[in-house]
Amino acid sequence: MASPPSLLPASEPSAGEDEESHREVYEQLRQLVSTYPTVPSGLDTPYHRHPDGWYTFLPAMVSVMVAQRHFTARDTDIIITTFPKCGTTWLKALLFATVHRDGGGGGGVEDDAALAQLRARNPHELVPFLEIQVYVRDRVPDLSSLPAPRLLATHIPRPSLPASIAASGCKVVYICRDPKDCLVSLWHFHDAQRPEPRGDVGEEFRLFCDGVSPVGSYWDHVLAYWRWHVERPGQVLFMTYEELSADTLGQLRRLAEFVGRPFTGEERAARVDEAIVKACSFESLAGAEVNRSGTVELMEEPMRNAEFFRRGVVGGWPNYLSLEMATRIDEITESKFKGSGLVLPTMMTM
Ligand code: PAP
Repeated sequence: MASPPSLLPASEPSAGEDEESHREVYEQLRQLVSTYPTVPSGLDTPYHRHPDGWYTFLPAMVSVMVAQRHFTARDTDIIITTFPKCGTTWLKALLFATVHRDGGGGGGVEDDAALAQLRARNPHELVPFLEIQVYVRDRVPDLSSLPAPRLLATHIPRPSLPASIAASGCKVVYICRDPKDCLVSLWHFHDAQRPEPRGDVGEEFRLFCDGVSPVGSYWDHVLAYWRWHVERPGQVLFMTYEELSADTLGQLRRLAEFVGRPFTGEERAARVDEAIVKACSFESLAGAEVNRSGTVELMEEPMRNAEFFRRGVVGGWPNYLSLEMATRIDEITESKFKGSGLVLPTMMTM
């Protein structure tokens, strides 16, 4: 199988692209966003508040707005949507391997071309984020000629998602995670980017509980996608990191069915699905040379691939959060999710 075409914009604009007008699109939005109210983020730069009610850093917010205006979804697209640190990297790997699998031709599953790609490239390169990798560098890339299915990802909250995604009827896969583990993961991720780690989770905890985190409130993010899933189950698949950990093979098969690429009896007999689970496991991905020493460009900055692989376990939060903190998070979760039908598998109080 040939390598799937890259959805990332080339570093130089291709002929015919209107470089000047693209820069203008970004410049106007930068000016607009600079008028939005800000709140401290706990990092070097503050968050800006989007009119739809969520927060993020200025360059990313501009990119979200460019995506809103310029991304045209197709019914064959598959879009992963997540709140950060809920299992994005893992789901990207599983989805990429599922959609692009070729079973290794005559050579057996070990020769599968998609699995070879996963050994050589970080999942974020294979399934890029709209607002962090595609609509960046003052570019409005033309994605129209890319063959189906285009695999993309985003952290954009549901109210600000480019309208064409819902309208196209394309498949959307959402993954969420126990907010306590999500918070701990986010805190480590942010600390890794600071010259001096904070060493204490207190500030991140307070911001998280106030709904001030990279794309706003965890609870609003999850609920909005949950409600969309309830309304349109054929379009929006809702998964949890905990279910994926408990039964990765079962969840992978569910994912494959949902995106219209179910594993055939022959493939199951050849253990193609099991090979994907193994290749996408924390150990396999974290151990790959590209993820140990490589980088991926996010928001125009190189980020070490290793930052996306910390522990990869369910329920690691008691090592970092006090019982009071955990109780507070569970109380918020309970009150926010009440009546929605959504119950996360690891809540202490429900
Ligand atoms: P992102 O939203 O910034 O892309 P995301 O991939 O959602 O990040 O979150 C990273 C978390 O997923 C890390 O969790 P931890 O901090 O609690 O350890 C990371 O270890 C975990 N992770 C990454 N890949 C895998 C995997 N293959 N299996 C299980 N967990 C994984």
